[in-house]
Amino acid sequence: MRVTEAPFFTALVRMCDDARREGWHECHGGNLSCRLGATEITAVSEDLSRTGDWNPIGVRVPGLAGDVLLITAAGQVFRNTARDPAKSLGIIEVSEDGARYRVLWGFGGGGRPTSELPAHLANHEVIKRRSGGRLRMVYHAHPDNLIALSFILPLDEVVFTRELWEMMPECAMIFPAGIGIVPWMVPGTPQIAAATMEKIEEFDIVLWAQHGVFAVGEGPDACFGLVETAEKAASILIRVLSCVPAKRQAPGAQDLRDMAEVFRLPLKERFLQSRRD
Ligand code: 2HA
Ligand code: ZN
Repeated sequence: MRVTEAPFFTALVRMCDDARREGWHECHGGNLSCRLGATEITAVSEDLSRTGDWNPIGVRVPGLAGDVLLITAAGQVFRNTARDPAKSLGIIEVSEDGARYRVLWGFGGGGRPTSELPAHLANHEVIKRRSGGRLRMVYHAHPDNLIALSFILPLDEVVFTRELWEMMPECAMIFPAGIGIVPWMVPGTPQIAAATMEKIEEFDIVLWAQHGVFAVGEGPDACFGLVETAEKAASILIRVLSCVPAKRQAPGAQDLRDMAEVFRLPLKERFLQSRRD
């Protein structure tokens, strides 16, 4: 099968297109990657070339030795993904020592993987271990309202998590572990990769202050849905704060505990404590 016909590929192209329509991917902002399963790789093996040069990743990811990932290209314009998928995306293989990668397919016209490659691979290594292989997708986007909140709220995971959970019940269901926060850092560096890795041990979604979000999930639907839910909650909070200086009412800690019991959500008590209660 050709890569462009494979279901894992068309699903990712659709996600790129949906996400840029949401306004989360101005110009070439944001990037995503998916670790492929053995069956997916076999299905497209006729279309993969294993003769490319090995390049340094910038971080060491021995936990991904031999793994194959579909990933967005550096400088790719999200608007063009659906029109020119073989230029916008590529498939890479990680070397046996986990320090290098080579291109097996795509990045047409001499392109290369996203500038956030170190952050993507470092975080794939964490989620592969922490989920026993179930989590295969890493997604970085620039959603307006979450970014705006990082200028307004204190950069405190308890405050952010609680504010978003209060906005609608869906939030605690979709990110019961809460939201992690990484302070502003230079994008594309091993330092932002390392800071994010620490947070991805605990959270499925991490806010990069004044920059965007980093989310992980089983696949495109889970990752997109996670960012969509957090961003919707942030947009409601921005509307509320635009109308009144403080909320008149909101669900309390006990309301969230009651919901956690009904839906068996592993909400952490530290996110339920606040001066309001
Ligand atoms: O341009 O979003 O963080 C891609 C990015 C870098
Ligand atoms: Zn970014």
